Amino acid sequence: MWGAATAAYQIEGAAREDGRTPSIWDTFSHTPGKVFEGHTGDVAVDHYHRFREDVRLMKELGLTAYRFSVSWPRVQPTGRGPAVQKGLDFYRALVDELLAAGIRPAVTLYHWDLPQELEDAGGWPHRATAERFAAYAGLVGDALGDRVDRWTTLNEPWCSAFLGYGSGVHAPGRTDPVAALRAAHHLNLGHGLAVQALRAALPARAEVGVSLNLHQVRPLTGTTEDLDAARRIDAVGNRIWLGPMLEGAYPEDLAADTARLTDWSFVRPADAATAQQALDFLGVNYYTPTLVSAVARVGVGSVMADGGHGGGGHSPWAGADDVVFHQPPGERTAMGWSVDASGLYDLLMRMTREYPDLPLYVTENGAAYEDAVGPDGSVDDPERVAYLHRHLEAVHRAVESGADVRGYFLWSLLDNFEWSYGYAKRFGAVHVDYATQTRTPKASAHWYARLARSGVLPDLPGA
Ligand code: IFM
Repeated sequence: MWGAATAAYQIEGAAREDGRTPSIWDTFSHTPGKVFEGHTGDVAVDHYHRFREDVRLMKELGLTAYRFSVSWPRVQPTGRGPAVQKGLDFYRALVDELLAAGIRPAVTLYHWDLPQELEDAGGWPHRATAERFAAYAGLVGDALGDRVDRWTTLNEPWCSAFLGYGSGVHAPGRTDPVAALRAAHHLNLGHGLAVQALRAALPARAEVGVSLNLHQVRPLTGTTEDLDAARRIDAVGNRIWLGPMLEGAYPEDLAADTARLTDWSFVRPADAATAQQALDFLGVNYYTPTLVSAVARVGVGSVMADGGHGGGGHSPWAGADDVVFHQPPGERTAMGWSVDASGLYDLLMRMTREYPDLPLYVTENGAAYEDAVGPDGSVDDPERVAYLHRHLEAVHRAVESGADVRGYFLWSLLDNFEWSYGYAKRFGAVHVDYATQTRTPKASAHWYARLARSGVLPDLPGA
């Protein structure tokens, strides 16, 4: 499956149309100082009105699958009660257009845009939000289940919990490590409840999974202290999701690492069993590895503030906020993230070893670069082509080594609203001129189209 991925708030725009109400990202982006130069998703790339053009573009690019997220406040504005038909109609029309173009839709239910009303009632740190999420999942499952076969509950819950409630660089912008841990638990619970609701609403052929931004954590040295720093980040970055969702329990070391913050009494006895639902696949989102040490050391790559997640001054790493994050020397993207495809290979192989029966999808992978339209109107992005080439080679190697990878979704189809960076970072295979909304496929899009059509990795230009 050769796909591309997007998310509702990053592309749709139409923020106040057809009954949609504000999400936490509307509130956050409209709060001065939260997003680069005050950018918001009010208009974004106007996909809400231009989705037919965008699907035509996907077809021209040979995509066989498209992963998008549903905006909760567009479908269920208050986060409670019945669905708004106009909101559902938009997604029905999008799915119909995709199917007519021979592109398989993959739906993500939650890509960070919690209805503001639910945040006002306590947000993810509050247990009822998990129950609300399951009810919303059922509504969307009922509406689209006849035509969508692939579903993910949450996208990157680590970001929702720890950037949203810990470091505060994402909406809703809270900076409370205990709230972040509570949010993480209710996201796990919400995932389990949503899987149950989806199973009740969907035909048996539907596949249900979750997309995690797993951290490929590497210790800077082999010292006991650095190995322990890597273990702690693995616990609060990865196993905090993998444990409950796939094994039915939180890792014991996580409880010990966070004991000075909380006794985890917000976890009820039956929650672990609820969070652990049989899944049809695990979605892996990967961009860059994570290099850590126990203490700062001079001369081994620069130290990154806040674990490379934003510069907000607060750590997102509840219980592990003393760990030092390093920028490895070498090539970086416009996000400052180091380019290292071996991290994707290692991650896919780890998941294969630990969960051998669980099929995998790469549900996000890609890079931001400073792309510009050339005098002839084309956009040449050789760094992105090289990035994708190396990462797809890594996926291929993993498949050859036994990983059951069923599909790859490039992030992202279009340049879009990159959260707290606003429109300053371009991840798209298709360039968007934000003043005119003109779409121009970049060289990487043409390169990816050749791959999607042939199934063969094209040579790198100039190689
Ligand atoms: O743009 C984001 C996306 O919303 C979630 N995963 C990472 C991408 C790049 O930062």
